[in-house]
Amino acid sequence: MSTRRKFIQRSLLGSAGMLSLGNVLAEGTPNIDEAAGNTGATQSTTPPIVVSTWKMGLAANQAAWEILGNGGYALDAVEVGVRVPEGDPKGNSVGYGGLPDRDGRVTLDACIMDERYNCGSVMCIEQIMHPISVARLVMEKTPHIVLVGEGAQRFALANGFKKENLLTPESEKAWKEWLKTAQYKPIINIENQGYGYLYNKETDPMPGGVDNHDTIGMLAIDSQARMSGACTTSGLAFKMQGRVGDSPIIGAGLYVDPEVGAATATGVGEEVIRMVGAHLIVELMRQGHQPEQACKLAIERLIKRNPVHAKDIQVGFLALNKAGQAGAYALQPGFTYAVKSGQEEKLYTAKSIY
Ligand code: SD4
Repeated sequence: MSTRRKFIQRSLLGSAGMLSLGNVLAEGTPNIDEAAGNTGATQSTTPPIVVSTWKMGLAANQAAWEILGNGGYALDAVEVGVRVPEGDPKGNSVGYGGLPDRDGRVTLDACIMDERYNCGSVMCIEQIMHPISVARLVMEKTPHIVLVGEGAQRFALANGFKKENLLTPESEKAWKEWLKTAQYKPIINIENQGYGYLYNKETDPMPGGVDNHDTIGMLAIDSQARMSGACTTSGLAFKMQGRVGDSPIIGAGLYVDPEVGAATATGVGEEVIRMVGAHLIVELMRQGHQPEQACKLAIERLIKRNPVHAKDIQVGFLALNKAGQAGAYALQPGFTYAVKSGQEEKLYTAKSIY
């Protein structure tokens, strides 16, 4: 694809995102401020507060707020919050309805972390609708932090979870469509060439594009100033069997440090793992950077390492410091994040490099 065509696609993508933010209100959430002008970082706010990646974060935040707004625990809030997109068959990149791997298997990654550095994670788990809840049980009931694949599923089943088919007819159709042209061998960056097959790959071709909805990362501070985070995804569409991204990796897709703040990531996980993205952002905040600036510095570091590749992928970071200020930054335009606190309920558009 020519550079010019890519540029046009990106411009279209950016403006389409702005338009849809201004015009589309999420069902059942008529008071949410999704104005196209909500760009950049939030003001300082008194906890409780919850922030989440992407527009699907609006509904997830509302579920989390049921707990936070009633004086509940941040850890409960983030678990309950991200279960909303996990259980939504319309989202094609988290939980039920997530696009499968190259073998047609929906494999899920999730992790959770509390205010005392406790954490739990499941990777490549199949047929379990709510991997975030399994991750929490790994944290609370086992001496381990990570369970993968069959072992993770066995642990889930032993703890009352049910096996369910998570491949919706729409996702299966998209996978079969992909199979027509895909070669079953690792092609470098194949994910980038057609992520979001349920959508128009001409206008929304990038991982992390505005209509791909992506991974949900959620960060929250409760009324007792306890901070927690959760991150859950079906990962990159049509990935190789067994591939795990950044989302369930503590320090890459999510990190929570009660002394400083928390961060989460979305986009091409390989890039985020390489730089241990979420932990890097927390360390940058420890050095005194505001959340948005910390996310921007991390994005700049990603570009410095691989400037050519960075132009063609999406990575977005979201951070929340312990004072309740949130900020985000992305490689490409179109990355949005949802904020809910006692003061505001908004969808913000993150600034981006390109
Ligand atoms: C991953 N970061 O598996 C996740 C998925 C994602 O855009 O956010 N895709 O790499």
